[in-house]
Amino acid sequence: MAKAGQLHMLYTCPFCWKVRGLLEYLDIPHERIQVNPMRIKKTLPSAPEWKKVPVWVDSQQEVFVDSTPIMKHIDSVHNDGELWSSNDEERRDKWMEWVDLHMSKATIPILYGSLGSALKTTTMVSKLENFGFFSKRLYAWAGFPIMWGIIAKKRVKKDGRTPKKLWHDLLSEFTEQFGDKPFFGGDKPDLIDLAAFGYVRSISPYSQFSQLEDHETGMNWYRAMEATLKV
Ligand SMILES: N[C@@H](CCC(=O)N[C@@H](CS)C(=O)NCC(=O)O)C(=O)O
Repeated sequence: MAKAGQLHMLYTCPFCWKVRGLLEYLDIPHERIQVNPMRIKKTLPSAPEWKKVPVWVDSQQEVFVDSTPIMKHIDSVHNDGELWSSNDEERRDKWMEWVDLHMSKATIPILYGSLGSALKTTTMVSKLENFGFFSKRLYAWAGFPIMWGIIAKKRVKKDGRTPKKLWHDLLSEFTEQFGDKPFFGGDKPDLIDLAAFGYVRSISPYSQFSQLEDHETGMNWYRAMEATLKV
């Protein structure tokens, strides 16, 4: 089957997991191009204007950037916009913003918030990403003091909660919006579910995911989301 487009991505990037989940949910044939993290700025088709992943290039070679707009675009072209359509647009917009604001900020604390977890995460990232021979080693060693010492510590301190508590609060707040339905979108997931799922799923390759696994309602939703993917 002809490919609908190319997803330029990093394996460990939460924003890329959002788009990947949507493509899997809609079962859209596509090519994944795992960029070299050290060469993003040089190799992305959207550079120099946009130097972040994910980038989506459709079959007409048109370039789309920024994960949430990419998701809306793919849903509108390949799914008649069904996942984004809603009879309560105020609720939809509010919660898409909430997911993008709060869940996106919570991945770094859980992955890099302590010295031990930061070391484990950077070692894993250096294996999962498409680094060159030297940059792989450099990242594994130089990455963790930067991510832990400079970025994560500040975020954890500012929030005041442990990264685990932060995630449990986020999962509770999110799933409380479902009423008695299994998904934010009701009986079926919508684009908000898929965005939130992308952030949570980006933690799944790491051992720290177990800290989320004892949130019962959150995991019921997460497993139900997994079961909807066509992979
Ligand atoms: N708002 C963007 C954020 C994307 C983003 O920050 N991606 C990171 C990787 S997780 C990136 O490419 N960083 C490279 C850079 O900022 O130079 C989205 O949702 O797509």
